[in-house]
Amino acid sequence: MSEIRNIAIIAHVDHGKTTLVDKILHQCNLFRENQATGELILDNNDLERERGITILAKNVSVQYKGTKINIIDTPGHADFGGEVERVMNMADGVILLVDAFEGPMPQTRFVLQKAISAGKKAILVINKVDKPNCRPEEVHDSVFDLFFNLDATEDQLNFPTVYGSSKQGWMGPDYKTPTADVTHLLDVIIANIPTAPKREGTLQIQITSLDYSSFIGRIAVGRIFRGIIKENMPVSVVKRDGKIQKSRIKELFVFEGLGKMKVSEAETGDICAFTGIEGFEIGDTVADFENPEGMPTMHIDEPTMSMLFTINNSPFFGKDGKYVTSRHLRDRLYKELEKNLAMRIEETNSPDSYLVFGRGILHLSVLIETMRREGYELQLGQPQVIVKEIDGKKCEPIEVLTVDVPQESSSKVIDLVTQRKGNLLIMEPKGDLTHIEFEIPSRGIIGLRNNVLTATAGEAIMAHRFKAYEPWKGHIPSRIAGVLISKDKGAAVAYSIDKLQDRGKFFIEAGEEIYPGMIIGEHIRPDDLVVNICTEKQLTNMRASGTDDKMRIVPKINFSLEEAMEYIQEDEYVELTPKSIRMRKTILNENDRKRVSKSVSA
Ligand SMILES: Nc1nc2c(ncn2[C@@H]2O[C@H](COP(=O)(O)OP(=O)(O)OP(=O)(O)O)[C@@H](O)[C@H]2O)c(=O)[nH]1
Ligand SMILES: [Mg+2]
Repeated sequence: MSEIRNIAIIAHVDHGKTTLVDKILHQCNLFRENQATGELILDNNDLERERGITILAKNVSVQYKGTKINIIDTPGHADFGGEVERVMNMADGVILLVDAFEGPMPQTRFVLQKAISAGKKAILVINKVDKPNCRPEEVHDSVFDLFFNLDATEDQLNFPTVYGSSKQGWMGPDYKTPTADVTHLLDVIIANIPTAPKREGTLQIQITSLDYSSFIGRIAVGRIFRGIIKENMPVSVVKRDGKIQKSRIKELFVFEGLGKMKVSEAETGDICAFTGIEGFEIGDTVADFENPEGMPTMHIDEPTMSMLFTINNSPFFGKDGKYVTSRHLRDRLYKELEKNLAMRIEETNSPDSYLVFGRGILHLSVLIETMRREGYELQLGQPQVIVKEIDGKKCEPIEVLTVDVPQESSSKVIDLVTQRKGNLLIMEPKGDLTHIEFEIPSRGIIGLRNNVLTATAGEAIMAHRFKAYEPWKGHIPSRIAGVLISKDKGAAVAYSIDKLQDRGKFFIEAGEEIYPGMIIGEHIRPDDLVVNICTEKQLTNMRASGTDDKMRIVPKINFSLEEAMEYIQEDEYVELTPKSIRMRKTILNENDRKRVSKSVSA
């Protein structure tokens, strides 16, 4: 049997992990010459492709110089950090990828810290050296400092460094001299990452992640820590709580190239996937039938945020969705629990509403966007961070936030962040930009991105990462502006929008159908304003007929799903259908709203 190397690729979001894995696959000749390989083949679900981000970790495997290399591509976005930590358990070493311009970012620090404390050996890849303003040497030094600050051992500090450009498809010892391909990196992996140890004895595999197939359902994935696994083998499953469940492996696979290959047995050190275990959970150990020994339990991420999911009860419900009832919503959410590891559901006292807990805005929005595409209609409440009581004190999640921004905009960013209880930690030059670091409550980050991008004409690069729970930081001012609310039901009229342009900015355009209580724009003042924009100009007014040509309506503001999720306040919903994203007041009727707000303030 050949030697095996198991390696995970870890990095901050967008530093080029998936591009690199694609190039490695390519190098090892997995693609026939005529196969189109334009897009990232690994990011294979629709949302991953559209957004250009990896959402789920993926296993691939290549053969190089007689060695099998299992590679785990991981997601870089902070919401999926728990996934990275977990799948790193399957590897003996990591490739830490760092962008040659950006250098170490919050998620670089987070994943490296996990790798170091798990005792993994790392290879540093400084990627994107083709970028014109890159600074590979400085970046190398700052990564070294990072290793040092994270208490790396002497051996870990001795990491090899490889430079290159995933995009151009080369990796070499020197950034000034491009090579022809990525073989240099593969050689460095073989030379530096320990061979997967072959442990003899009875079977032990800890289920570390899962694959999902619409035919077979859930497929367990894990690394064979000890022994041999065979198809149809009777096994015992040691649950997290120590209970033992008798079971049997059905089909067994190992990873090969981009896919899985069915095998009759797999040996210690390899990563495999299997079916047959009913109702398994992440962290369960699959072990010997007679003498099962569990492995130490694995840390699983707790959710940090919750949102109310409720059926669509706006006047426009059911217009373009296929699935609109509470039964549909409930079934879909519970089905998601089977594969979405960091998600939780809590019932509310209404059968129409569920509290869904997740790891952040992106984690939840991926689910919501998927549901929309499947034909669901639903409404969402304002995202809430999870508050905990620690030693009798109310505590909330605090994050480290970094913003890289042109120097002239830095003071605006600092203003915005400090208004939301952010503390400035570091401010230093980074290439042509200014690098600023803050500590800020997660609450303060919700909605911040829109404001920062507006204040910096879209030039700021923001990233944040959970740090710890700390005592509640007090009131944070929410959205500063009030909203424009529609009074009527009907189609919006250009003439009416035009007349109200000095009152704010619109989220809708002429001809769009609106309903009473729908949020149609942002008010220039802090209070909400109910307006009528469905009235046509009086045709009898002949004198004004010429003025239509002079009408200049500012284009409407289009919100993405995440922007809408971050925009709404406590008394508002985002309404989602396969075709539209609308925002509305929870209470549509103006008089009812007034009554409720009076009784709240009383
Ligand atoms: N200039 C340049 N761009 C690169 C290089 N490698 C990747 N990119 C680009 O960077 C972007 C992100 O690349 P991905 O490979 O998707 O990054 P990732 O690390 O997998 O991102 P996540 O999975 O979302 O964390 C894409 O637009 C790539 O084309 C490189 O070496 N040079
Ligand atoms: Mg990726």
